[in-house]
Amino acid sequence: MQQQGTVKPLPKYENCWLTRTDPADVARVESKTFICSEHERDVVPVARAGQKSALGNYISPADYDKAVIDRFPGCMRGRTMYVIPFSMGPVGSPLSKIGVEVTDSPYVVYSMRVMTRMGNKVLEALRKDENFVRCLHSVGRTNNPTTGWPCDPPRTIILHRPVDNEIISYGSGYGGNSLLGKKCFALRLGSVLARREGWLAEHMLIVGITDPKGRKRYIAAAFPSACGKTNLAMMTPSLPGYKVECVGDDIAWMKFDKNGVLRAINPENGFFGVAPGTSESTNPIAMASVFRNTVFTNVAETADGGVWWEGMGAAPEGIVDWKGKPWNPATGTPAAHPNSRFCTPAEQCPIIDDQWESSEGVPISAILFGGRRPEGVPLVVEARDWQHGVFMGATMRSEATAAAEHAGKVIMHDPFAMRPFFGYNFGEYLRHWLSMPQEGRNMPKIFHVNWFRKNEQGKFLWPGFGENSRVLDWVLRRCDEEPCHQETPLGRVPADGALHTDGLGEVDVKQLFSIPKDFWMNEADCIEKYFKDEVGDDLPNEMWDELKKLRKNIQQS
Ligand code: GTP
Ligand code: SPV
Ligand code: MN
Repeated sequence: MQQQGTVKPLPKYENCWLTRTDPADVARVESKTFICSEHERDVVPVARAGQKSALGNYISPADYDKAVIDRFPGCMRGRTMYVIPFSMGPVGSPLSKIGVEVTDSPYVVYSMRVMTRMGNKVLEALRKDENFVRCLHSVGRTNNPTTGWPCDPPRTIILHRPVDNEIISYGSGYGGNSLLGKKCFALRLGSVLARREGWLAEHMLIVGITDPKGRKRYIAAAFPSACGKTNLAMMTPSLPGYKVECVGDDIAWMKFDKNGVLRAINPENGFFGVAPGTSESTNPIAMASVFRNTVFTNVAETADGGVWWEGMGAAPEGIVDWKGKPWNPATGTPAAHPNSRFCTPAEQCPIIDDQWESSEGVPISAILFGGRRPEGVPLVVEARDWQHGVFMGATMRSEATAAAEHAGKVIMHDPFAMRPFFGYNFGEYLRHWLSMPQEGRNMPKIFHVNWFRKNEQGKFLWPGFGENSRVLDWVLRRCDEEPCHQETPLGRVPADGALHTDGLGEVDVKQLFSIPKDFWMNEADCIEKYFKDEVGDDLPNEMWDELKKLRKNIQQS
């Protein structure tokens, strides 16, 4: 890769490398990501007439075949083709699944080596069980392969065919488009397998929290891309006596065991984390993880062979930006791409949980949903019951981020943080979630959190990061059924004084928890429109019931 100009060494660190992608290949491309099935409705909910649902992108079998034939013949010519047997989840765990990816990108091979378990052990497991997901990837054939980053952005396409356990990706080398074990397998195909087999494949971090009494619980949390999963998964708690340990930062596969306990594994083996915003003050654990055996993609380079990104601290002189040009801060353009990433082995994380490779998975006590909501949405709200929690997940919204191609800071619906990752009809997905409570099962409590509320001056009301431990403390006390809550139209929030705020400094707790009536009347209208326009007849009635309750509660408040 070094000879081909794909990576260059970063001599400041141990075995670290820098990659600069083609500037047209820096993020997931949701508009070119498709799921193939016989019927469109298998994939996309029925939308209001004349409306295209944003929940799932359908491609017909004929168009799928044509897309492949149009792109693949000869597309790898002159390059080395690699075959990667990999396991999502610890090799041999009953919750794990195997895939084989064929690719012409050594960057993908290396990244898959970090992000998955790969190699001979997996081949051996494959001999025992021939089931595997077929993954085909090519960076594509361009007329102008002059950079070290071949790709074919105009013809990029990412295809999934669940009935054949097949993923075919062409034209992009960027992580989520090319490391096919991650979003394509562990979430899109994973969600289909999960429904079929009665488990959950979710865009969630998994974290272990030990409280001051020494009791350890695990929490899973779904936040959309670039909304704080890695940070929460590696949090340094500010509350004394708490300890946080990391199981996973992006994806959870969860299944109820025979004792009715929801068990989660992290199907990944590494972190493909957002670089900008990572610093000694925000995420010291990530900082302690990433400066060995790491490939950095699209970060800026310092004169002494190190890396830099926005939010890391003061910028040293002589920075080269992510496009390889000397950086002039006066121009206002960022030195690192906002979606620049580190790819680091999970075992290097100093707080990796001792159960992170457990084959039965860790027991989940609570599930959090959350997003970037600058207005109106309280710091934390507990769902009244499972069905209400499913409604919270279904109605999640968040500001768009740089993780995909969306421009600007529009507030988008992103149910369960899964909008870009559903492998089947979202209405069916909701039914699957609603079917989880069963005789003998211990249902985790569900919460909605929002670290991103702003004041009139546009400043965050909540300090976030390690201070989020104060919210986790309340969540765990609620899991113990401590009566530290009060009812609101949205659900339960901390009773006055119940959220530990000592030592927090100036924080306007009242504003953080305020529930503006006008805002929520409008929110209910937006939810109704979204349900009608984008889910239509596929929406389970339970969701309409919850919306009615929300409306009534707000009106009466
Ligand atoms: P993906 O890898 O894309 O799925 O993202 P992620 O959900 O893991 O997000 P990550 O933790 O990498 O955070 C993304 C950005 O949000 C970074 O710039 C963080 O610094 C910022 N961020 C994370 N947690 C907080 C928080 O509690 N408060 C604030 N203000 N920003 C946060
Ligand atoms: C995300 O976008 O949610 C990511 C990064 O975790 S990627 O693997 O590129 O999808
Ligand atoms: Mn993610």
